[in-house]
Amino acid sequence: MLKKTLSCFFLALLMASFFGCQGGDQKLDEAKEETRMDWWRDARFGMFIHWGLYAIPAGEWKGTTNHAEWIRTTAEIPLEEYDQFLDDFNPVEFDAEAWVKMAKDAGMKYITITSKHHDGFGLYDSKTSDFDVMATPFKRDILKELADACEKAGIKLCFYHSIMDWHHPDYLPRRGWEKNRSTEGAEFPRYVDYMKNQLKELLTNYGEIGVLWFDGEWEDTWTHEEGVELYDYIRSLQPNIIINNRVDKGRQGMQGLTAEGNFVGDFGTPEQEIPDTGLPGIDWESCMTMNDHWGYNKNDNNWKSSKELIQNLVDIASKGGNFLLNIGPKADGTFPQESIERLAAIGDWMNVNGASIYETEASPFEHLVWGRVTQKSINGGTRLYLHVFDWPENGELRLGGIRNEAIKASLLSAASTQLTVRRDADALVIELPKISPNSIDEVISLDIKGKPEVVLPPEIMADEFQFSDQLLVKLKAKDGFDVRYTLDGSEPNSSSTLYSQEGINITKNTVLKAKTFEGSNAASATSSAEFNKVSSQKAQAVSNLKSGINYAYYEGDWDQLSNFNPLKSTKKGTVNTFDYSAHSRDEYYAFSFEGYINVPENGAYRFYISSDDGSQLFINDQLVVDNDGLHGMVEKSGLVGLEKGNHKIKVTYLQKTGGSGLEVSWKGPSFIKTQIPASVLYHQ
Ligand code: H79
Repeated sequence: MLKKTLSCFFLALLMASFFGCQGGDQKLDEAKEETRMDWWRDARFGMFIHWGLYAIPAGEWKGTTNHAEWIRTTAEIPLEEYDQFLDDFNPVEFDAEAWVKMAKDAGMKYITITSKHHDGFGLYDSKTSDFDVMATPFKRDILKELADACEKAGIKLCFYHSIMDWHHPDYLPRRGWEKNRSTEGAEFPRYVDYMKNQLKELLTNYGEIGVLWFDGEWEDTWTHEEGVELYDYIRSLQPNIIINNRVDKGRQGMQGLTAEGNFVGDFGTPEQEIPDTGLPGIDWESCMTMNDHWGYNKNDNNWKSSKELIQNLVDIASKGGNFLLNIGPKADGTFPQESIERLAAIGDWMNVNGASIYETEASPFEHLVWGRVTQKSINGGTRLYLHVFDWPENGELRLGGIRNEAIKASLLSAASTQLTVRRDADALVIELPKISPNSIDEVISLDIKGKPEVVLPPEIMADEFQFSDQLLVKLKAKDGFDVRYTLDGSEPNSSSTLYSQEGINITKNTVLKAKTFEGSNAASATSSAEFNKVSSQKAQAVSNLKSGINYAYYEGDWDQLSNFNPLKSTKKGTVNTFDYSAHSRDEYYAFSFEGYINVPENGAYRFYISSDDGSQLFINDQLVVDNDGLHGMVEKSGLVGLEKGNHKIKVTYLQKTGGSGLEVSWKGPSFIKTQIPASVLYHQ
């Protein structure tokens, strides 16, 4: 991550000057680093392409339809059977120039295509492998054709290359279900050499590559040291290339950002999600599908609307990130019609509004109710792009908490129409046409003098938004300003209650509104939050409880606990806490824990389960935490009001394949989050 590289650089510089060695060279490198990222930061929008042999089954296998690029593993297809797709891969409709044109017309500046996905199949002519496009009837180097088309169109070509490889004999580990693929003689270092040779081909024969986008780095065979070495190796072949954080081991789950520590990688990779706020000083790119699969799935009709996709792009740009939007081409070489239509709609919007996306920076505002903001420096000031998702009914757009003087405002779609801007207390108010010219996102271009000076609304700090007896809420505003608030939903004014450091005690359903003041003048927009009182469940009248909880252990193959209906448990017993070590095999099993939890006082309790794979938690037979499904270690939580005394608790947990884990925690009115201790767990 850039921030870390920078601090490492300062440390290196410090040490270099201390020891009298070449700090100057270091500095030169760092200056290069800044320019290396420039095109990518300016671009904001790229196309992801997931294409390979998996396009042939198109997500369907023996009656199951929820597969895509993972099909070899999710449908457990033996290697020899999967290899037969080679004979059927003949995308005669493939037209590299047509693909590149669709990306360019949509306003995308780069294309990131799977040179190799987890299945190990190469979309290009690899001398190091027989499992590539040259082994198919098509026999055309798809990446070469794309490289030429991209070069002509001025689009940057980038490669997605999987570290995990389910095909290469030296890659380890094997999938848990692969009973007939021996690991005898397999040597992981030889696989790493193979992958490096492939990458050398990709970085030698296809011109200048924009980004190398690694994935499949999470298995234990891939190490931090190998990640660092690979990063350096790639940069030695193309010094200006940009490399994502999945080359190393620092990625934090699907949220994709790099953990604290000395990890390499130039940008974070949130997958199918957008961070809540911008991340100052950190480069990131959210990748997302248009429906629910990356590779082509002919049965998946869950398409996001063009509106949602455009607003995602804007949301991401307003937080300083890039958007990598996926296409899963069909086996004949064409894009799905639904994708073509959405690209065209995005292109129509970008044609008019592209200036509000490219070369912009993150918003100086947070959480605006009507939309998003991006910004750009102009001569003598700043151009703010106000992206209006929800057009104000009274025709007035209020930009709260801004201290700068306005120069002028207009619709980006009609630069000649000047809009009236006036100051109203903390806000600049822009008079808009009665009806929005564009219901997806009409952009207002507002020029202001100087750099934006924004007083953010007070931050509302509460442990929870639901409570059972009472809740302490604190407010935080810019130093030197007052905060005034109301508890009845009305707009705070200069005579509203002045906030004091002790906080606000909330005892009933409340809408809290808070605003920053400078003397009697409003200085920020208003923040608001709703707090709800939850009723508490009565304790259960049970006696003769004994320490520990009961468990039942099951064996079988489930994807979901919600439809988990095991025939019989293979083992039963009592354990102190949610301890699942009694499993007799490492995969394909489930647990159910049942007992009572002793709650120390009346109040709202939050329960958390972190598990790999799925889990659910029930209190008094009511589902409180739903962490169901197949996934890596993921935490979910839920809140419930409980009276002092004993309550029924049940936790179910399922492990299909790969890693496992289960942790159950809680947080109460007078204690912080902790793992549920054995001292409060009982059974009858
Ligand atoms: O190429 C597409 C998918 O095939 C691929 N990434 C996108 C861009 C993908 N691979 N795996 N997954 C998606 C889901 C895998 C999730 C997990 Fe993990 C891997 C769960 C546990 C290991 C990531 C790392 C989340 C937690 C740790």
